[in-house]
Amino acid sequence: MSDYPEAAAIKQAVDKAGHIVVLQADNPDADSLASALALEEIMGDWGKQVTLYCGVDIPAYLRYLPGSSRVTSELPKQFDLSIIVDTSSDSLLEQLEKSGQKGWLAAKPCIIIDHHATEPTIKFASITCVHKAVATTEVIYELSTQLGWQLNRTAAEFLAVGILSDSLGLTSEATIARSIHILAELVEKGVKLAELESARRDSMRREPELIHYKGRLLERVEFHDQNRIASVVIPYNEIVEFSPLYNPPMLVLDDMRLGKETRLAIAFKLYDEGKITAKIRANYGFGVADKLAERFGGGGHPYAAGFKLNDSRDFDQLKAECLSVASELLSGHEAGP
Ligand SMILES: [Mn+2]
Repeated sequence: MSDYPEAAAIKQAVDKAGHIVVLQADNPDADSLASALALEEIMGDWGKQVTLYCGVDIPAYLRYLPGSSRVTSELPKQFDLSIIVDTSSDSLLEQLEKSGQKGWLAAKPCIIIDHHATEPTIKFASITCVHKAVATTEVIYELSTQLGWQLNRTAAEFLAVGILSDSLGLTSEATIARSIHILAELVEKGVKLAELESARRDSMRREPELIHYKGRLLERVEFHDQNRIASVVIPYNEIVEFSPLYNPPMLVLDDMRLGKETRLAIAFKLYDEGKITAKIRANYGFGVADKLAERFGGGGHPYAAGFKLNDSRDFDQLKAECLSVASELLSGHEAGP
């Protein structure tokens, strides 16, 4: 068991606060979401008001985690304490910076709970709880144990989800013996790993015809600019046929980004009457999606953006133009967070 020197200060700050905001960075993942939801469970049990914030939408693949819909991109006007989970990097709070809300955090007590080894670049935090662990939920478990915080079954499940996800099922290099011990302790508390895995898999289930359709879409993916950009085009008849079941681009955008050199994926939808939409996703380190979308009158976030055109322009020409702007933006963008 770990003995965190800042635990007493964390207890004091949390005990004093009535309304606590738990923040995830602009690249939410299962660990950050599970950390936020676990803290909400733990502190909710004490009667605290807890608001969950994330500057970007929680990705669809994480929405099976109960409570994920409570995550909002609006920082409340009033709160007593903020807790930033799963990041110590200032650059990952770009959305707060953009909306001018980062100052609100700096003006109130702020705790960072994280497991990343890098030196924290968030300078306004009053307490830093950053320790070597496979997941942030592992750090939260240690903290809870040390401070005697009760973990209800749901909280324990969230902690297990974070550990399993960030450790790739306890196989990643960062997995330490303690991570495995903690998972065992969570199982002792009643967590059923098979149940967690089944819930995760159920969230990926689709109508059987969508599985065939996904295959057709994947076959049509084109790679451009030395595989750096992947694109796919969805014609109107497919929008009509499949949209009621699932938004076609979302079936393949994540797979399109798995190409070895691929940095950007674009899915175009061609409606009748000349309407064209594009969904853009960028891989981590190549956040140019918003800039690309802006060039065509759209917008969004660095890693997820889109645009919509209604001026009946020639699609082939638009596609060529979009790919060329994308190449240009990628070339001008140095890899980095
Ligand atoms: Mn993590």
